[in-house]
Amino acid sequence: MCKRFFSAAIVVSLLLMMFAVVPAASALTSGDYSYVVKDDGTARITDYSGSAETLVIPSRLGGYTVSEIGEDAFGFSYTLRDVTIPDTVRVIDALAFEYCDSITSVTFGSGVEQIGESAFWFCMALTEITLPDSLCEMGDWVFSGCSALSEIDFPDQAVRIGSYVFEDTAWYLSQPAGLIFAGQTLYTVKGDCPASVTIPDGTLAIADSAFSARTALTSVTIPDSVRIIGWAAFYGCTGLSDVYIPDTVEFIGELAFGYCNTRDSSGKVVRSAIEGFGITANVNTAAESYAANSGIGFSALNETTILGDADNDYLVSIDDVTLIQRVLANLASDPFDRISRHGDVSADGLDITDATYIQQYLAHYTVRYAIGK
Ligand SMILES: [Ca+2]
Ligand SMILES: [Ca+2]
Repeated sequence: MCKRFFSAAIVVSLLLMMFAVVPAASALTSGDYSYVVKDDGTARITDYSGSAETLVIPSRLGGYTVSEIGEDAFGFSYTLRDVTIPDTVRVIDALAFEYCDSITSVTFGSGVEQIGESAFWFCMALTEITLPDSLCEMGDWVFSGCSALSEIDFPDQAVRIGSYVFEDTAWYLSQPAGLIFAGQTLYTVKGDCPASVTIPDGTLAIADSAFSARTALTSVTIPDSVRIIGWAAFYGCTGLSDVYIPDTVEFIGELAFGYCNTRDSSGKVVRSAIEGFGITANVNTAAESYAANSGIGFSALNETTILGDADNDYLVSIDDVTLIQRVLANLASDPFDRISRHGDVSADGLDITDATYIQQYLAHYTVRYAIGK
């Protein structure tokens, strides 16, 4: 269920660009609530004007299912003490409950998947929280400044966690030095970072900027339980020259590896690739895509030597023909020209005749190229 968010982010931003000129739906009201009806026919609460101490947020408003708590919707609601979020809510947007400094208890519904940036920041009376098992993603700073927050119950699944989510919480301050875990997500390193870090098996995610600017780090072992590596997770780790990334990793955030801040000739801070840094991994993985898209070095562990095996499954089949057609139509990427190299059976550049030669080979025609060898 969570996987959708990690890949959907790009689609969402494309949609936002496409619809950027469409005016926002006008707000409706129901009791103390203002809301808008989203394109999917559900409601986003945009404002709350009441002064309840105990509040059970409704699951329906004006006949619409409430699926989202909008940006800053309950911010600065000083009377709120106990809040219950209904099971229908999937998304809690940025700043939704900021500076609700009387809130002592928040009960999340069983459907909450995303909590946006700074959603609960400076809820200074909040002491404990149980994050729902439905949770996939938390933005930056979500609970930062919640100084009384000492007990956090985390979900048992891979959660993408932003930067500084638990900054200045009692929970974080009470953690011993070393690797700090938020459930199965490696959140950060507290205190000095060792030169060599072995992330324990069972870790499912590495948070955004978890090891950012840890220049002492020269070696990191990522176990094959990890699925998510967050934005800038190893940004500025100039001591790292090579990282092995297992196949289980299905999402790598931008700038996770291979980049650092440097100064240009005028002294201005600029972002640069770390010279000599490379990733080692299998092909057809998130790691290969990350390296190709980021322009950093890549050592393939399992690259095929079979001519015509464009999809690298050690077999020449109709799937290779389809993949070559997709690459030629710009419907599939060709990281490091790998597909071109193995698909170009006639050794004169990849074109549609290569697909034809492979089809002839599959139909047992005599082909002059060494396809399948
Ligand atoms: Ca193949
Ligand atoms: Ca060719």
